[in-house]
Amino acid sequence: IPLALTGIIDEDDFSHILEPRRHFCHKGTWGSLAVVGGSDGFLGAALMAARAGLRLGAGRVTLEFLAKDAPKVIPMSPELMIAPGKLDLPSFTTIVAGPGLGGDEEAVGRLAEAIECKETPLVIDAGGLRALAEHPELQDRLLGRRAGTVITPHPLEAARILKVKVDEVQANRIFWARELALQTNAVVVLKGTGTVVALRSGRAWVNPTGSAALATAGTGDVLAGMIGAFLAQGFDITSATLGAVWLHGAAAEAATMPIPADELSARAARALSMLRRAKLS
Ligand code: NPW
Ligand code: AMP
Ligand code: MG
Repeated sequence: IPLALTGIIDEDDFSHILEPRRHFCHKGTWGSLAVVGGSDGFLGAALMAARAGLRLGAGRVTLEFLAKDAPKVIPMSPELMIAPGKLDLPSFTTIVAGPGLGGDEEAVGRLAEAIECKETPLVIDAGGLRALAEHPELQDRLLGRRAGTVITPHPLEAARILKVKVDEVQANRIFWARELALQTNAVVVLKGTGTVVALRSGRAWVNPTGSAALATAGTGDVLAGMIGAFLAQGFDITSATLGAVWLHGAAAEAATMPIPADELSARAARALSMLRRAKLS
């Protein structure tokens, strides 16, 4: 693969996202995001992804929890809608599937249904990635999707899908991110220090932002919600992914202590707001 196909993520790579919001708009302008996940014990993961979705600008966000006794409203986030049952997934602008998603039959079936929404951009993270690794037939179904897919594995999740050891992935991160993009027909975000984004075409970027402050529970769930927010707003899949990865890291840059993951999306939204204002002046 020619070296020229590999770069460092730069603000110019997601300049559309840095444009200020247009004046004539309403919540419907900015899309509707469905977050599917939150099995028993892991509701927080789906909640953090959904809150990140709202904070980074999706017009409406609805949570579909897989947990049996899920709350009907979340007092800390009254803006969020909670599905009383299964969502009509094709009616959403974007789907994020996987944060806190368990490995039981129902959860895997729900991921399969999300993948079948072929016209709807889809982000697959966490439990969704485990399902892809354990059910390779779901990977084949990704090949038939017409709207884009983004997958966001950490090194272990990537290794499980690729069926190689995690050390191998870490020793050649750009190579394996490209392999995954070919295997899944998805935009791949291989997370960890120096997150790699790879496209099926072979183009790849390394993210220069981020710090050890991100090494704490839930930061990956927040990233999935951020990518979902940008896709829901209609940004192209490459800008949406590169912008979310860069801002997620930028929000953690100056920290010397871990940042509680839910706070990260608020910081990322502030960073984006500042960049948009700088463009105005
Ligand atoms: P180790 O420890 O080094 O051997 P899993 P998960 C490895 C939900 N969550 N470089 C590392 O292995 C998620 O959404 C819910 C190298 C680590 O122990 C999922 O649905 C929360 N290795 C579910 O939990 C908050 C790396 O992977 C192992 C690596 C399980 O997700 C937390 C963990 O991988 C969580 O997000 C790196 N950079 N990064 C909530 N509040 O509800 C990771 N590893 O077994 O897939 O478990 O990632 O915790
Ligand atoms: P997850 O393991 O799914 O919760 O995702 C963790 C998130 O934090 C990913 O976006 C990683 O890239 C990021 N992250 C974790 N540790 C570090 C680190 N030491 N430096 C930079 N980013 C990190
Ligand atoms: Mg994760």
